[in-house]
Amino acid sequence: MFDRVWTHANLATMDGPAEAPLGLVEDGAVAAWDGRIAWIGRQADLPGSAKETIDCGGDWILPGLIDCHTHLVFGGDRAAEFEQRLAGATYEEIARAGGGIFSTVRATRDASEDALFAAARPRLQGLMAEGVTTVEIKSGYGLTLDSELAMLRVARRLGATLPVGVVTTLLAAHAVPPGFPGGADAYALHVAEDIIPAAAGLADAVDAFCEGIAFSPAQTALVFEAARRAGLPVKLHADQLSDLGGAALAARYGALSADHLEHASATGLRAMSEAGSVAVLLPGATFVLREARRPDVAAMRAAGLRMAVSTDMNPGSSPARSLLLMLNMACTLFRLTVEEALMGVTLHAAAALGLRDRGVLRPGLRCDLAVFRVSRPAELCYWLGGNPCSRRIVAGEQSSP
Ligand code: DI6
Ligand code: FE
Repeated sequence: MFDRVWTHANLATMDGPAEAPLGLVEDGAVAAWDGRIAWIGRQADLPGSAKETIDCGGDWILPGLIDCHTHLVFGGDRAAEFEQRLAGATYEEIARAGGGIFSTVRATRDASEDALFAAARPRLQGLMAEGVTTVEIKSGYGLTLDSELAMLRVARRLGATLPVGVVTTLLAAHAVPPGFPGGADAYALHVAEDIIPAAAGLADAVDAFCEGIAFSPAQTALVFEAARRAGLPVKLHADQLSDLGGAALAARYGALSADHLEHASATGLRAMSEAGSVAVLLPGATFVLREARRPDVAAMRAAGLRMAVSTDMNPGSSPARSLLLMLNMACTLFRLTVEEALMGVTLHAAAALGLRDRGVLRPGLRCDLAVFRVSRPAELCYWLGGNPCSRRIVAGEQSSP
């Protein structure tokens, strides 16, 4: 006896062998009991009965999609900077002139937690409508102890009030607050000694921006040491605009992931693979910043590195509100295969968050499903725009965003 069973579906379990990793099952069914997948396979083999049966009418079922890198809690927007960039200013010039991340920091500090929540909610609901069932949300636009904690509380509240899994990441080391006494060194120390210990109950991981306009590898290492003391795993915005050795640094700390990686060296990528870190690819940022340099996907494949794909949803470098669009851009811009792109928003995205209970359709795991009215999985990568998601299921419960 199951709680619920979804029938007349085709399945992409993401649990296949290396030569057919999507694990396709035609004429399949999925059964849930107590929030978990209780059975999965060909419908003809379905055992037992269910309290409720949902006929999927030939739709495709995938693991609920996972957006593993977002900054979707923030105040204001940066549409005016978008216009400045169209007129010729670069992202780094705007940042150095006190705009960029800092303009969002001002707007975020000025907003109440209720206002941040109200602004973030529809952004998250847009992702959910596309079949996203788990999302990571970073802080990083407060840059003071109180405002970083406020951002994390808003992220947690989104997860508590909407049917979606939320994983929070402390990104207090996102930028050096203007006028901070002692500059980047002193602020990195403040993050390490004060903010990380205070955030330990609100954050699931710690991230940093290792870049010329942000933190050096040594300052990043200080932050990572503090994360280790607090028992929190780390992630890194690495080698996005230049190669500071961020990939190798992340590997040295056993990071869950290193993200962006446009300028990462093959050596750094191999170190990540050996450490079991996931490479998170963010084509929205490459596209919006018109970065000529692409992540070295060939070197990632050669190193056996797992690749995830995410929106990086943020008000500056990647105002991307669609994970499905990122699937297309990962294929079109970075030349990922359809299989790689789809694994990148399911099982490898789960790995980038350290989550072992989702990302794959397998008995015993959380019953998070995304159901799509498509003829084949490649259609999910093929369209730019449109939303074929017909149902989403979170921990065995049907849910609308
Ligand atoms: N890299 C990014 O792409 C975002 N943060 C980061 O470190 C951009 C954040 C922003 O521009 O607001
Ligand atoms: Fe980011």
